[in-house]
Amino acid sequence: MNRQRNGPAIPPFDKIQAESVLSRKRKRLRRGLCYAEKILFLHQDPSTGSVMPVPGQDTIRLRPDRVAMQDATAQMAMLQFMQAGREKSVVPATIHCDHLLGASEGADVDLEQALTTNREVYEFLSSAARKYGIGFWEPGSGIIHHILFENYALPGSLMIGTDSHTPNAGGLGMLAMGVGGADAAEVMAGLPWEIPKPRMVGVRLKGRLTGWATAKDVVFEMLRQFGVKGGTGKIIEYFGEGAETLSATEKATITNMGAELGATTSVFVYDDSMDAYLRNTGRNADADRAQTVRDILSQDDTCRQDPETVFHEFVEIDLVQIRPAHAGPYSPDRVIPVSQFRALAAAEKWPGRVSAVLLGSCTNSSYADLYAASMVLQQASRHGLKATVPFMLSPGSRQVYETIRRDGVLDTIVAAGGVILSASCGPCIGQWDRRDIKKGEPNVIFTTFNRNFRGRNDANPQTKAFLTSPVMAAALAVSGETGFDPARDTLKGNDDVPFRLDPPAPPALPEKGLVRLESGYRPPAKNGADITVEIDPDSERLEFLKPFEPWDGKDFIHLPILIKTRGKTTTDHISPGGKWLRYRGHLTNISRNLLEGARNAFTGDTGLGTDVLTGETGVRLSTLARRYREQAGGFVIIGDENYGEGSSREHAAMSSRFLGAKVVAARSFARIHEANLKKQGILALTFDDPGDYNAIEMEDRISFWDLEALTPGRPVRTTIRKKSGASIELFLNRALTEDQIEWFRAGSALNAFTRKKEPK
Ligand code: MIC
Ligand code: SF4
Repeated sequence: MNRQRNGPAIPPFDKIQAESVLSRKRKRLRRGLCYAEKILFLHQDPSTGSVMPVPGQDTIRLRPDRVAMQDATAQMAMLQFMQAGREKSVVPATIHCDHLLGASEGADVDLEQALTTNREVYEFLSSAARKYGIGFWEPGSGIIHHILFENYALPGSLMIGTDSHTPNAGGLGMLAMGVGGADAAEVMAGLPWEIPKPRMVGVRLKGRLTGWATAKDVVFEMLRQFGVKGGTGKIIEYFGEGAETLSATEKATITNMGAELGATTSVFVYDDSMDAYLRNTGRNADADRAQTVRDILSQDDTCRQDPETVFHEFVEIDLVQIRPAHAGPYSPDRVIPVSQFRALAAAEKWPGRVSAVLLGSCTNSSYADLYAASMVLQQASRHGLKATVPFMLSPGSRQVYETIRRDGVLDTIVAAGGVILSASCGPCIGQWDRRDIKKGEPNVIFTTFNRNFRGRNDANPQTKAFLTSPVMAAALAVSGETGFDPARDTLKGNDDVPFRLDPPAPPALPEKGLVRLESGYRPPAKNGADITVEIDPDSERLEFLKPFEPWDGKDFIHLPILIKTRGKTTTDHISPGGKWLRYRGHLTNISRNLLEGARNAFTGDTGLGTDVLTGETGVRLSTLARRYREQAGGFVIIGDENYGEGSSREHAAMSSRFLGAKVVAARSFARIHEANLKKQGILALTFDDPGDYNAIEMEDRISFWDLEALTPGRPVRTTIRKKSGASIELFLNRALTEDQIEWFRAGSALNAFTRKKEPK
């Protein structure tokens, strides 16, 4: 048993019992079960009830085996957990310090600096972890998803994490979902976790990847087919003989970016590649346990023979047909085959030179990824070439870093001009202190990350970020030309001889195994009762939470509209990262960024609105929100499609609530943000007819009636009062459960929970 653990190293079910649960379900459904469905059934809380829940309509309650949190979201999660008044987390949980680390000078200096600038937050998190029975991973130890993959991900088990890319663990056959901090706090406090029952999508992979195509291109193909909201409310299950040709870490790249599809989660069916990964990583006990329940960790035969009877949607992808691609700019589903990039870039007038290449992140920094990139660089170096553009690596974990160092991969990257950053999120979450390009200067970067929203990496809205694979990133770093296609174009060596790069074939796993480190982890205290968690009352970074006011029992009448957002409104637009990351534990301060990046459909501005009470234009939305809270009793936010896409950060919902949002009405929502809004006591409604969105004008006032009679499944009667005095009646849909109605009444889910605990 290694000591870097907090929690049991066993699949969380008893074989005999599991078989009996599953055979009951098969009888009931009169069909075979898919893999993800089995894991869900094995983790269902009895309070889900005995009636079979209908996907997309009913909710299910689950008992996760593990909770994971990263530093930027853990602060709110822990503040809420503390408000819940429990002594200790009832499930194994860990906190990972990765998001708050900057990327400026390179690993050592950046780490040193982070320890100083973030001292207060790290101390808060580490003491809270020690006190409440939670494992703590220090800054520099690695990115949450990598550490989870190396140490905790287990085939057949269920995890929630306060980060949207938690599904990365699906590469090891674990069902892992991203959630807001309130969900994490509740599960740690002993409550079941509730989600709408997902629909199942089966993706059968056949064939094998060839040439320059990689796992990244497989998920690009999914994004091309489904788009950024095509996965909403669905679990994507990958299987088939093609799946078996992919290593566990390649699988993880695909499940990681299921978040970009909006999927509840993505998972691969357990297979030998997972066994091999676990053993190579020194986790033989986990591998052995998984083997003992191998027949449970499989799909029933029907999934392969007659997939349409099991899956709500079924897709087949032939890996042989997959071609390398880039995705971007500004959206991960804008997929462009590498072979067409040059022509498109010319037509779009994108700059022809690459301005930077960023390698690594939670999506693509496995041993094989970095090895493959180094093989490309090595070929170039044989011809006397290095990277011709700034080129940086964010390794996924300290362990992977030490492994590539041991095996000479790091030397190749450094010799090619690579700057090694700390094992953290760095430039991926906007912690990139970029000095070579001025704000507003158009430029093109290529990253192996998973997100490319406007302004995300360097806070420059004119930076066009394209997502790509590690091998393409390496090839582009050498060539420096955005349209470079290594399959067709040649490079000229120092000897003036033209040559072509060959697609690399790296080993799937390190031959000598992954280096295991014992440092970087702090276990919780045996007895946390004596530990106090302090917050300086003058802190600008941390603030104890005050419960939100319960609903006053009155309808919402004549509310002004803070903003009607147009187009993509991700959580990066609602609550930006970058410089704001420092306020993630301080609700008052972080609220100042509310909707700073959102496009206002009424005015065309970004982050600004018109005060309809005074007529003043160009008012910062957080200021305007405060005014409406004081003078109009709150406000409504109107959202476009897939409102709240992206991150799990609940600050996007909490700030809205804190500044007075009563209702967020959108054409549609992204799952995690919708859940976060409801948890914080906001009514999240969708337009019955998405065209109604068009009818809403800046000076309209909106009223919501009969709130006393809120009932699951019944639409909310809404009237829109025009400036002219005319009135329109609409019915807004609301997928609310009884519990969620209770959260609304109590003012938040946490209020409802603490209220229940108080003696009558
Ligand atoms: C992201 O990739 O957007 C983040 C930063 O990891 C977020 C979490 C956060 O905002 O802290 C996520 O994906 O949930
Ligand atoms: Fe960190 Fe980027 Fe991964 Fe989010 S997507 S966890 S910011 S590396």
